Amino acid sequence: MTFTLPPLPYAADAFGDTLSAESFSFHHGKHHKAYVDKTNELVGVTVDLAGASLSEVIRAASDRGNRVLFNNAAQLWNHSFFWQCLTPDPVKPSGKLAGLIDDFGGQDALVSALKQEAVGHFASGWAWLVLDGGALKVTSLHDADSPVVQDGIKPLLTIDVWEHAYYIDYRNARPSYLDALLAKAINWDFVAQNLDGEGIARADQAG
Ligand code: MN3
Repeated sequence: MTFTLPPLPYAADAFGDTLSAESFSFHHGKHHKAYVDKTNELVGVTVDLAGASLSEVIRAASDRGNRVLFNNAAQLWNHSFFWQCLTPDPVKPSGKLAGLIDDFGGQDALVSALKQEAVGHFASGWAWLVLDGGALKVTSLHDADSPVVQDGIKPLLTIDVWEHAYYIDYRNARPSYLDALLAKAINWDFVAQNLDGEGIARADQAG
């Protein structure tokens, strides 16, 4: 078995100017695909990881200090999770998620905290909304680092802040990219699903 590039859960032109089809063609079709191909190549020469799931490969690479395999496999997972965090037809949070957002300080406070974390993250990485001890927490992780190897936090939402995520549509303007995504493209239904603590499985793949 080899890992595959998960298809986008929407048409590549579904977001209009917010995220262009050209942007998806590079970000999904080239960047994400390169992480898939490189992970397969590296797992192919690591005999005892044959048949391991993607999350198992990520954890094993982290444990062994195999940075090249970790970076590629974690980026495969991070992007597979990220696409599901976006939707061209966002609906407002409701139910249990709305209650947790109220506890956080409200929707405006949450969006503001996510933007601040994402804009303030130095260089490449990912902004995250996670469940930590039953409460919402905004954080960020550097480069390919992933909640798959972070004990105690459950991934709910991520936003890619690597420059390749926004340079085609927003050039260097990371704050404009954040404003657009947070206002027009967050899949709060997916965030709500991940409150079950099973978010890692939603971007995993069998080996
Ligand atoms: Mn990316």
